[in-house]
Amino acid sequence: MQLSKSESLFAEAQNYIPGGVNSPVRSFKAVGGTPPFIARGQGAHVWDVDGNEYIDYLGSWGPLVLGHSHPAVVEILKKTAEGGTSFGAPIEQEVVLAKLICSGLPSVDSVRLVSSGTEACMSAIRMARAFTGRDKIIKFAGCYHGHADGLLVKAGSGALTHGIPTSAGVPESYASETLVAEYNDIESVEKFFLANPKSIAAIILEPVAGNMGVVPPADGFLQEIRKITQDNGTLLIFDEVITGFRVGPNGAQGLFGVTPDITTMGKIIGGGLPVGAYGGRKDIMDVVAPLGAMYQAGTLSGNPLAVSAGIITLTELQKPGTFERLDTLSQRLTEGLTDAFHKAEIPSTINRVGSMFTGFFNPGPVAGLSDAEASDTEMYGRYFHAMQEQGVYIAPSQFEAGFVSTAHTEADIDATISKVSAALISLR
Ligand code: HOZ
Repeated sequence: MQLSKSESLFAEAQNYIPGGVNSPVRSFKAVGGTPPFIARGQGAHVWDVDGNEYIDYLGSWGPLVLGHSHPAVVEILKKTAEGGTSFGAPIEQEVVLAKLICSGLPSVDSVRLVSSGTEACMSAIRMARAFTGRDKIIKFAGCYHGHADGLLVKAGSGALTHGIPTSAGVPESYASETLVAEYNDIESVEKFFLANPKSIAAIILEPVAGNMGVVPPADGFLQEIRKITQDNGTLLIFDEVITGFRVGPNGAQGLFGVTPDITTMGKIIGGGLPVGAYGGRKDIMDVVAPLGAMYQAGTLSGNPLAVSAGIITLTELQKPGTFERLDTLSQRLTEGLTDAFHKAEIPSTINRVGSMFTGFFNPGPVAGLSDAEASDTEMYGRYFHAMQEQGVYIAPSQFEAGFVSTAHTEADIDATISKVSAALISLR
């Protein structure tokens, strides 16, 4: 049988790259089959190397809020590259991006740019420990904060998808500093404060969970977390790598009106290029070298290309009506999906916050990891393939978010809803 180009490439890739991919969830291990190798993207659409076209809701896992190859992003990248791609020295654009971040997220007085969300979260934890002089941290089951040792404990995203939420290779001594609470369950947090007085440096959480599928915070949950951290001299870290400049112009902290001490960022602030950042209250940020004794550095930190793409992306997002439009389009999509699942009589729950959403094969509600894990993942796999057949590109795992971009049109959304209805027929 003649192999498709993607199948040939995937076979060849496996000879040279572990599992043929540079990030596990891309391998399709959870849903089966061969990942299409993507050749190009334009607006809300991508094409694979075999010429198949898809309406894209992966959005490179979140950064592409403006869609693929946005003309202003492409233009600034060309112009920037002509002037040099890396200097390892301060550049003017870093200041511009830092100012945009600080004005968008008022809890951030100053910000350090790094190259990935993993680096941002790893550094934020180190900074919290340096500032408080304490070692323990609390994270939540199913939240994912990158792949640093100590954060890969009951982690979401690919780690959850592949059944290794607590990774091999993480020393027991590191993992023992990480206390794992249940999302949307304040009692599970209180218990740790009682058992570990004056020892907890920080709580880190995704203010809207996006790595066990989208799980919004329950009413008052973030406020309760804010209070318990304040009462105990513990720092609150919001991981806004996904939600920052996604769920609103001021991130999840603006949407829910809760002010963290530290925020981690990535994805959108790099406009589709590798980036991360951590920022917060000035007195906390002052512990970072060269001002203070907490060390963190990076050759490509503040890289001209990533920073320029980030500036353009954040500037485009400031245009009046942008977040309203993202919200309206996303609502149109999730209402259509809800309707289609209902008509097909398939138990489902669609969680959405702004332009991030997940459809769970689960009657719901889905308010935490145990609910998300109760979803029918075998059914999700079949749905995923039926959607691919229909020309719609979604995450190859139940435990991820889908994203709407400003490049999606009403016609894309309506076409997607029809394709979902067609896909669901094949599942019954
Ligand atoms: N951790 C990412 C999803 N939340 C996956 C990134 C990728 O595979 O590209």
